[in-house]
Amino acid sequence: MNEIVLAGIVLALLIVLLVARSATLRRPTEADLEDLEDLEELEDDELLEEDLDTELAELEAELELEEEVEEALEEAEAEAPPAPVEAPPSRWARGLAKTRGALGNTLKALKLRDKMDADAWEEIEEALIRADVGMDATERVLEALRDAKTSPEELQDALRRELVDILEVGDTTLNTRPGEVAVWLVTGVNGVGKTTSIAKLGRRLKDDGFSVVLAAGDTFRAAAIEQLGTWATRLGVHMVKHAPGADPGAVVFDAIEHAKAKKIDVVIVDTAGRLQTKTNLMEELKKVHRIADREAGGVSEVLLVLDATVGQNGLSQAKAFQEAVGATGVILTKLDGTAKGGIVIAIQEQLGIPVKAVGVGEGIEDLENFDPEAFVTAMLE
Ligand SMILES: Nc1nc2c(ncn2[C@@H]2O[C@H](COP(=O)(O)OP(=O)(O)OP(=O)(O)O)[C@@H](O)[C@H]2O)c(=O)[nH]1
Ligand SMILES: [Mg+2]
Repeated sequence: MNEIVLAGIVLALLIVLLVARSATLRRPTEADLEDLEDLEELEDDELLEEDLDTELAELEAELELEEEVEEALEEAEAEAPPAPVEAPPSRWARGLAKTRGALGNTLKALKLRDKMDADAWEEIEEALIRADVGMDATERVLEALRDAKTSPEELQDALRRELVDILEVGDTTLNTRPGEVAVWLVTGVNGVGKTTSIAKLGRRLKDDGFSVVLAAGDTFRAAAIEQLGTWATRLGVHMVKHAPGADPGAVVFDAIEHAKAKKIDVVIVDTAGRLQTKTNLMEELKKVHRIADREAGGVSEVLLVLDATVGQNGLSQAKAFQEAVGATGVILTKLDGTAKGGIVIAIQEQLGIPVKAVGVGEGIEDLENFDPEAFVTAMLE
């Protein structure tokens, strides 16, 4: 009996267990399904969020990398030397553009020939004379080239060497006197560019650390004194002047006294390019020179200003000045406006006066110290 009761209890327990299990495995209700969907959505959202997070992290890393690259590039740029820019043509090249046009083209055409025959020599001779190199210098140079049996190929280089040889004999230094007043007399006929050149020289001296005073020695015209005065103001230097018509010698005397008192290095004297017909220009210049010589203990430079556009006629002017007051050097102006730059060679060759500086424009910076090598190269190439 007991066994039957026990079996009944076990059976009842089994039934209870089965019922309980079936209760847990019941079919999901709609609410359950919704819950499940919510759960899935939540999981999806979480997954999406995770994806977004990694994407964001990747983007941030990329951005950081880009910033680093940019920074590195900027640093490299700052350290690297500036990109090479094509050098602008030198002042020589610009100043001699017209001369080069005439001579350079002839040389280029001759280079294509097989040999230098009589025609070829004649062509180069004409071109040199057209460029105002002058008969004497042209003959001398061509004789040397002919003797050396120069070929069309070698012509340009050989010509350059010959011309530089002529020009290199002159001393192109503009002399100052350490501890003493140096006087520079600037002479030349009217309109050649004396006053403008004085301004350019003043500027050059100031840039080089010298003190300067200008002397308005062209007392013939009131406008000349004013013009020099305008430059003096622009340069920030003192100008010594007297009334128009006054004795230029007295102006120079005062300017030298002023320079001595103020310990000024250089007095640059403007002079007249023409005078009343009764007064002799050369006599006047001699007088100014004498006074300067006496008061300053020597004239450091007598600079003859020649206008390159005047060409060979300038040479006869130069001779007259040379005889009156001597000339330690020539300032050749307006080289920018002429195809006759060869005049530099004629001046050196015929007068034995070195060209010390060259004007290549109207601006205050447009003055070049004369450099034979640069000059001849710019003239031929
Ligand atoms: N293109 C060019 N013009 C120049 C140069 N030098 C001077 N000039 C010009 O030439 C003209 C005459 O110059 P000035 O300096 O007044 O000449 P100046 O010899 O003092 O003349 P006067 O006082 O009348 O005897 C001006 O218009 C200048 O600007 C130069 O190198 N190139
Ligand atoms: Mg003048």
